[in-house]
Amino acid sequence: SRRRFATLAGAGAISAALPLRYAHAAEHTFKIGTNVPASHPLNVHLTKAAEQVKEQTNGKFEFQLFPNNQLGADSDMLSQLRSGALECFLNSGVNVLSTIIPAAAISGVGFAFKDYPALWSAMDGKLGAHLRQQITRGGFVVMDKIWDNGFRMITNSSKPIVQPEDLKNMKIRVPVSALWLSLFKSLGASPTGLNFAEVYSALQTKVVDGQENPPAIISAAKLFEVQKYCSVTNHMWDGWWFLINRRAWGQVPADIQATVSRVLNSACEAERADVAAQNIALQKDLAAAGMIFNDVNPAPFRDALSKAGFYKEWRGKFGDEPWALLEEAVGTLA
Ligand code: X2X
Repeated sequence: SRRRFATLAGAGAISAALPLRYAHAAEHTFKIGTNVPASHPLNVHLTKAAEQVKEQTNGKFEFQLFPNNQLGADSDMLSQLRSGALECFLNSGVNVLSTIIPAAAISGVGFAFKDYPALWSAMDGKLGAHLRQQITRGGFVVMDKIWDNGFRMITNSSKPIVQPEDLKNMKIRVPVSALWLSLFKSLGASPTGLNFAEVYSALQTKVVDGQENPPAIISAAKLFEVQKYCSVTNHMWDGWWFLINRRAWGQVPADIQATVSRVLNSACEAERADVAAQNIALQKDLAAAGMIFNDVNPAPFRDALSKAGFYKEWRGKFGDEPWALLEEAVGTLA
């Protein structure tokens, strides 16, 4: 605006600190909220993407990243995204997003994906397209590629989890999600739904005994300070969809939308590579920091879920067609 221009022109000290390459203020400024610390690869690659977008749009489009629940916990960020107070939020269809779009949670079914090749072919293929359709119908814009969080492992402060019986009555934190609660109830545990923002203190004050997340998060959020054991259950995979408020996105010209999408989707590929590498490499670092790791045979856990009726129940909830799409990607789940 003219007024802003006049102010800057009269304030030499301030204008000297502005990036000189962009003669004008950004026309579109989108805030991004995430729930993990700045050091996590999610935020590292979002930061790089933000720089690239600014450069490639000649300063017209700017992202401002707010990591680590700075804007509020997941539930708050989801409300802000819906109202438009927040333009972008990273969340999976299995996490708080599932509280308003239950059908988007199907990728979180226990012990569905056996490895990364199976996972990416599904999430970049038909299953992912189905999930994005659910999210779009729920009123959001969603980028094509889902950012990797990882295969999840159970940590706790009292003992290694080797078989399902070890989870009996264990107070364990899970994200705020019906599917997640059901998974751990079916395994005999006593789960509580909490936003990630509350996890460290809930573990520290022993409101819960355990939680489940991949090594990149256990490390970035320093959960190893308040957890002793890490059991490599790989009981489910999770990632983050890049969600955008529909009205805000609609105000961005098509050519800029195309640049933003292209940059984000390629940054996401780089993030996936980093996360997968960290989730292996960090196990050694976490062990050096005092965590005790144990391998887990998933078969008895899957049997326990079957016996508890978990697969039958969720097949009924999601419906035969989406379930068939999941089974097409991962094999029979019963
Ligand atoms: O809340 C969690 O545990 C986290 C950070 O892994 C997710 O966003 C699912």
